[in-house]
Amino acid sequence: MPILTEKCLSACVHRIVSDQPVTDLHTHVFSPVFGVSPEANAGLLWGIDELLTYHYLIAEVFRVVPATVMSYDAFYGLGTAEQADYIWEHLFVRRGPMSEATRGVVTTLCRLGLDPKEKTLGPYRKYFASLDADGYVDLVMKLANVDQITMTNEVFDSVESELWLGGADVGGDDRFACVLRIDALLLDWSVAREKLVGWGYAVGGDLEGVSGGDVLVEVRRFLNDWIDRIKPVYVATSLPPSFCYPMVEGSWMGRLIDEALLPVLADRGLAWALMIGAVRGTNAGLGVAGDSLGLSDVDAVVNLCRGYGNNKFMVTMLARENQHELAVVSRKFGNLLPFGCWWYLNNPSLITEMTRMRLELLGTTFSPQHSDARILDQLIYKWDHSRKIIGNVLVEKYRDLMAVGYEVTSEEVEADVKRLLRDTYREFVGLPL
Ligand code: FIX
Ligand code: ZN
Repeated sequence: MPILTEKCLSACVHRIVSDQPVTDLHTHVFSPVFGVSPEANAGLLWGIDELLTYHYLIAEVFRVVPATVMSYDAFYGLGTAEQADYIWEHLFVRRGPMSEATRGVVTTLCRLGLDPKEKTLGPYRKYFASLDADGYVDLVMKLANVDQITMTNEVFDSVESELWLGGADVGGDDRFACVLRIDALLLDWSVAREKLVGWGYAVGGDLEGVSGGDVLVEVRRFLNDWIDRIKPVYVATSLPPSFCYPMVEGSWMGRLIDEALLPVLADRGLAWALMIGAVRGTNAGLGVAGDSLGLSDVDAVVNLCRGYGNNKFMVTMLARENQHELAVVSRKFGNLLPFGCWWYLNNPSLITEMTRMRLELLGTTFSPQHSDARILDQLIYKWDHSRKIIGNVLVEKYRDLMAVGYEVTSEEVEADVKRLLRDTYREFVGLPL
């Protein structure tokens, strides 16, 4: 077993991190059967125009050209290509790519062998026009060294549910895994109830007392039907900073959690992924680019893990200030898997801080990252950037060990990295290693 020396440590660790395939446990990337851009309502978004109209970049271009010059409606009234031209001109031509989202575009273009300093998008569009989406999925997964892309299948989204209910072989692409995303069930019962009634579930009754119990039987049937249909690797919900548990006595959301969701998940052996801290519509004019974050209550996570020892909880929180407490309570509950540097935490300075802290508190018993990619091409930069940071932090930790005479071997590094990028998550949700 080759013992690493100080001289070769960094290069060896970074090679091992680079060579280790990662299971990307949370993305908004879809398999081609969900439709391919530029088709309308396409699930699979790819290519330069989609890459540049990523909502992070839309928010950033409005910092450069204020809405008093180009209104939100005027911008969103443009076609995708025009929006992309506008963003390229203002964020990449008239100034350099300094933010993480702009730098990501540059990384992706360079990794594809393209010149990142074109003045117009024509040359990029020509390149992407020469590709076929399905083959490009394979190319991106190879460049990003991703062995599986985990989708976000929002059951209450009409396009999504109609695809599944229409009998399309939606789950048949083993490059992708499905996740049952159920936000509206917990956060917007009126929307969810209308859909459920339309799908034939008897949930129209009032929610009090016995009839509430009948409704919950139907909610459990709905959950089981969709678990059977899409075979999710876990079930996920994004929750606001105000999320608390236990809820106010008798609250309907609390009953849905206690009497429908968690019993079904325990019975089916599925984890519940709670993504806590998103504040939707902080600036509604920006649309999906208008969300922000808030400080959340880690006690909600503690109470769920303590109260439901037979359930598994994956948790990511959006506020930097929640990270240390989440890592500490993860030491207390083996049914809790903290994961990722989510959204506004997915920046080098914060990924470094969080990964250092998590390694120090949890060893390799956490999942350091997910891409949250919305555009297929983003997998290239999001994993390129994160691998470098995770590698740097690991080098620090192995150097600390070596400093007291501990002999670090490449096998040990390979095993650690495989757990971090793949196996800890896969073991937790029950996927084959
Ligand atoms: O709730 C989520 O899955 C969030 O990741 C998204 O709503 C968010 O827009 C995003 O893509 C962040 O990276
Ligand atoms: Zn997401």
